[in-house]
Amino acid sequence: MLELLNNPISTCSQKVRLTLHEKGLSFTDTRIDFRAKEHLTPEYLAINPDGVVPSLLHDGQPVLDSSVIMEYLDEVYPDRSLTPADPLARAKMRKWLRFIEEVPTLAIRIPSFNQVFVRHRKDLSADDLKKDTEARTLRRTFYNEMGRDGFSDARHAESLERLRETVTRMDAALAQNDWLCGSAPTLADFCVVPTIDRMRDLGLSHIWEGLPHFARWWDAMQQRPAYLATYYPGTRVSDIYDDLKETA
Ligand SMILES: N[C@@H](CCC(=O)N[C@@H](CS)C(=O)NCC(=O)O)C(=O)O
Repeated sequence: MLELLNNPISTCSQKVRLTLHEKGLSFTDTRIDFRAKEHLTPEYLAINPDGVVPSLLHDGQPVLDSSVIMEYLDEVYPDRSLTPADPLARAKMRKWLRFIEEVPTLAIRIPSFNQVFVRHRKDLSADDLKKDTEARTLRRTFYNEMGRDGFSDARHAESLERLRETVTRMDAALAQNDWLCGSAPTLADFCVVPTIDRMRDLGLSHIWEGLPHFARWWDAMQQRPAYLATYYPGTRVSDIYDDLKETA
């Protein structure tokens, strides 16, 4: 039995939901409420000491970290494989996965927090702000840097540059093939989707203007049943925060 502890709007959770749906796997969808800090309770930290979602429970055994979970699912359920058979192609896919984790997945957090999540810290007293930061097991430095006003303009600009670099590299790969690693979608395609969807949600789709191969890939991705199942109502920041409805 598969149970996914996740959050509707979490991009890391979306990577795993995309994989589960694309592979046609049924799972128990257990939602973790960030505002209620359910990801920081002792019970949740016993499953995932990093205090982040998603966590997969496979017959009660935790499997952690979104990209690791994606690879695990593809190994344990080899039907409808999302990993190339050839070792060299597999290495190329893993390089994409590494790049996606190290570059766009980190970069998208800066506009996400600046435009959306930092608002929940604005009215905290100095004491509560400190407590909120201290509770973030692995993220204290990140939350400290954000403070109550968000990340600096320089950090924001650098993040947008990294997102631009991502879609530019994708466009070059997609000029050669329909999908990032060849003629069929792989884990790499699904791993980057939540960043792209969040960019659009934040009003940042201008970053991929003039990239035709990327645009074709994005159109095709949005028509996949797995994409439609992953993004149910309430999964986007613009579904939740009224001031973002205009930008998305
Ligand atoms: N490397 C981890 C990162 C997970 C992660 O950062 N999750 C975010 C949501 S996308 C989270 O739980 N954040 C909670 C917080 O900031 O307190 C993974 O890919 O699973």
